[in-house]
Amino acid sequence: MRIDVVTIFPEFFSVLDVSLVGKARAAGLIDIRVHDLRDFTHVRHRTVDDTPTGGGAGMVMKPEPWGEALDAVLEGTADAVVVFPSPAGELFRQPIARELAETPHLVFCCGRYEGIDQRVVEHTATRPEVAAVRELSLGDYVLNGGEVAVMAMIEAAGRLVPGMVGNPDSLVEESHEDGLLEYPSYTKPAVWRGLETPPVLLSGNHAAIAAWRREQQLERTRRIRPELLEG
Ligand code: 6GU
Repeated sequence: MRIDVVTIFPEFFSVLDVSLVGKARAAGLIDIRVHDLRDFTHVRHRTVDDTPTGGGAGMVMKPEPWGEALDAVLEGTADAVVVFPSPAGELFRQPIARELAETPHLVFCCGRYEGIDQRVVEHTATRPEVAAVRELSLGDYVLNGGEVAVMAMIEAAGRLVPGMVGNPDSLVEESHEDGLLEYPSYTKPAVWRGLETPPVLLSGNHAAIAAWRREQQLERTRRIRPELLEG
């Protein structure tokens, strides 16, 4: 899988050298390339933003550097999925992480300020190298830019790339894979600071353990995220 990231803060992505994503990268499973948007400007001070047309607060990212950055990143490629992280986008959930994990080429365009001129999104969708354009939001809160959101998306999708996680079973039994929250986990010792491990987990009765875990998933989901059961 190839991943390109375009950002005005390339140094943000140095954390991708560590952890599971770092190992996958070192092993050649993922090829991540980070690009500085300012390298695609031709003006003094490498300016990438301007005032919003129609008025209003803040600044908007100019289309020209984005156009040139995408010209460069997409050159010679095919079937790229281009992601624009945005609090105004579709909610990024586990099924979307799975879809991104199956994409051979992902391009993340990190906006700052009040966002990117909308014509960049529109134009990107018309490019022959592009299979799909997606505007994706991490959740209902506002970040200063797409960088942190993209880091989360790369980790969520990257860990689903075959070969990336040591034990593939651990991918099946986690929160959100079956639309429910995960059951609580315990390890040894059986009693810690006076607190007991639920006895069923020590029973050796695998059917009873599976039933208890399912009930815990349902109880937790009803209590904390009831909308997951309705949706
Ligand atoms: Cl993807 N971007 C920004 N700037 N804020 C967000 C977000 C994305 N998702 C939630 N808040």
